This record gives sequence, C-alpha cells and structure tokens, in this order.
Amino acid sequence: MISWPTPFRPAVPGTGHPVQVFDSATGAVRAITPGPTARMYVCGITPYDATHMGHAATYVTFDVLGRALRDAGHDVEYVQNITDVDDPLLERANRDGIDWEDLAAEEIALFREDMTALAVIPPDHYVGVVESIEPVGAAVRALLERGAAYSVDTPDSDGDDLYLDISTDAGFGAVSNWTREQMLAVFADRGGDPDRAGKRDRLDPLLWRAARDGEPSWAVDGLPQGRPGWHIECTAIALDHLGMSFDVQGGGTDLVFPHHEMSATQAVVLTDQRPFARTYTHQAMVGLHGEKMSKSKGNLVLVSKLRADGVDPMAIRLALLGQHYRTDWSWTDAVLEQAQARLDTWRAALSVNSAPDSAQAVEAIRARVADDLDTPGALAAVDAWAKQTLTRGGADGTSAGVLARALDAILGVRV
Ligand code: 5CA
Ligand code: ZN
Repeated sequence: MISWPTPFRPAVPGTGHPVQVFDSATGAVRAITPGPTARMYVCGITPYDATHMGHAATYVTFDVLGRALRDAGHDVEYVQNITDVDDPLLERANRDGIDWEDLAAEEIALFREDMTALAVIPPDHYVGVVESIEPVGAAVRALLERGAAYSVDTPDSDGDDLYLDISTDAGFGAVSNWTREQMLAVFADRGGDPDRAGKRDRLDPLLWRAARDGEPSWAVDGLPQGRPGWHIECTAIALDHLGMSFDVQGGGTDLVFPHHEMSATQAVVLTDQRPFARTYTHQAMVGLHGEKMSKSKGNLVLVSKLRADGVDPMAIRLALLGQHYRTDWSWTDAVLEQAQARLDTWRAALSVNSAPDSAQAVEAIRARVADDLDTPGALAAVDAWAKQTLTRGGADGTSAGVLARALDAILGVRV
C-alpha cells in the first residue's frame, strides 16, 4: 500500500543518546538495544472513521521514538498495518449503505493527509490485510498443521471458524502479565468472544472466520473460504517484514490485551522462538470529557476537522508532544490554545538574528527524548531558551538555526 511522503529531516550536529522506553512485558523502563537497524512495528488504523486525537497521539509518539533512534545513529525499519477488513469496518459500511472497500479507501486517504500534515515519518512497509491474505492464510494453515488451531462448529457457514488453542504456548500472558480474571474482564469488549460455544478456552482468539452471506471472503489453500481474524494479521505481517525478536511493538494501551498478547503467542507457537518483540511500548489513552476517545463511542476530535477549521498542524503536534505518552489525558480547547501560544513564542524567538547559545537546549531535547520519550521535558527546555532569547537576547548568529533544525529533526516540529 502507498504510504505518504517522507518529511525532510535536517542534520543536527552531534549524536543522540541510547533510547529507553517503558516495556509492558517487564513493567520497567528498559534500553532499546537494536543493531544498526532498529525494527519497529506499530499497529495501524481500522479505517472506518477519521483519525482522532488518540490515533494521532499514538502515531506521533512512535514517530518521536523513530526519530530518537535515528538521532542515536540507527536506521529504522518501520512496519505499520491497516486492518482494512474486520467486523467494525463491515458494520459501519453496512450501517451507512456504502461499499466497505470504498469506506476503507476514503479513510486511508484521509489518514495519509493527516499524517503528512503532522510531519509523521511514514512506515517503510505500509501493509493492508486485504493485500496480505496469502501470508495470513499461510500462518493459519501452519498453526493448524502444528495442532495449535482447531475448528468450531459454525452452522451459519459452509465452513467452520478456526481458533487458536492458547494452551499451546506455555508462556501465554507474558506480554501483559495480566491475571486470567483481568483478561476475561476486557476480552469481550475488545473483539473477543468468550461465550462462543465449542471453544476449548474462553480466551482462545479467532484465527479465521468462515464465509457468511454478505461478507467478503477469500479462497486460501487448506482453509475454509473465509477471512482473517484480527490478531493473526499483525503476527503474519510483522513476521513477513521484520521476523522474530524485532525491537519494538507499539500501539495504544487498549492493545496490550488481547491484541499484543495474542499476536505474540501466535508468533511464538509458529516459530518456536521467543520473544515476538523485545519491547512492548504503549501510548496511554486520550479522552474527551474524561472518557476514552473512540470511533465506536463517537466522541471524537478529528485531526482533519481541526485542519479544515484552519488550525496549524504544528500546533496540534505540539499539543500532543506536551503530554507524556504514559499518562492518560483528555483533549480540551485549552490544550490546543496553549500549544498555539507556545508555537507563536518559539517562532518569535527562532526568528531573531542573534540569540543565546542553543547547545544546551539541543542537548536537553536529545536527553529528554531518549529518557522514556519525555517530550514535555524537551518542550520545557525550548521554552526556557525562547524566554531567554526574547527577554535578554544574545550574540550568536547561528544558534537559532541549529535549534530550529533540532526541533524539526528530533521532535518533528517545523517552526
Ligand atoms: N487496527 C487495530 C490495530 S491492529 C486498531 O486498534 N485500530 S484503531 O483504529 O482502533 O486504532 C489505531 C491505533 O490508535 C491503535 O494503535 C490504537 O491502540 C490507538 N488508539 C485508539 N484509540 C486511542 C485513544 N483514545 N488514545 C490513544 N491511542 C488510541
Ligand atoms: Zn495490530
């Protein structure tokens, strides 16, 4: 799938620091220790509605992580999927009387525009499920051959639905470290079907859904006519493009369980290797009026709507960077107004012809970002430099330019 244009990344003197982030699997902040190329997979959108601030926060957070890794001298190989066939997409298309493929194409196009406006570096591989039916089907077939998958009687289809037997992975639970009770408490709300008759374990996830009337389906060797379940798409796409033990699996905290747990278990059972990812990192939930912002609830602040209203995308990006990725927060008009005011101040300060030295501010951006993506700390360092510049001035003719390039390259903020 085509992604979107790569923003120019200016060179910054010096090098960034080794990067550490919070890892859900170990419950600790840990160093990411890639080879020359860091391999990152971030779960992409289900394209049935427009990009909201929660999605934007997730993709900007992992954009900053990619930028920090590049600044520290690594190349980054970045994969993102698109869940372009799944129940919520089909339900929305049915509700609105439009073709599911047209709905997906429209929302993906809008997502590309939003990401471009927010200066997010695109993935190297932007991969839809519809274009991955072969590798996803092969993964399901391999799980069947290994005795890790089983069929469940499906009266409303000519074929049977296929499920993963989670007991085939002795390490199941290692990504979330949740108790069985915690898992069962959210499973149904997050796409699972704990009460489906005929399953061996209530938590077993759907791998392959046999064809139903009126639903899209594909013919794949060795499987009933059907379509992929949700988690297996990310297992198959990640293994296809990155292989096992890649550096970072990312997404929002709503994906810790079941999505990242199941994706990892399936990969472990398929390959007899572990771990799937070496670090699991999650963006906290963005809300509106104290409730999680979600397409299903419809309480959305959309990037595209703000853009249409004339809001500067860099103010949106700064509003997101002003929050730490591990803290839940709610979008308000005041958050955006403060970000716009901050951007105005920075622009005024960065336009002066002579300014104080900016080496300390550049170093602070690097140090803060590498330390568990402390973007609020990085922004505070720039605030301090801007204040000094606008109140006391300075004598350096190049420092503002260097800081502007560091802001652009490391934080993706174009002033
Ligand atoms: N297609 C799946 C992942 S394979 C999916 O979760 N799609 S999504 O459109 O619902 O979400 C896209 C990304 O945004 C996911 O990484 C998800 O965890 C994240 N996300 C969704 N809602 C929020 C929110 N309110 N705050 C922060 N991140 C969110
Ligand atoms: Zn995913």
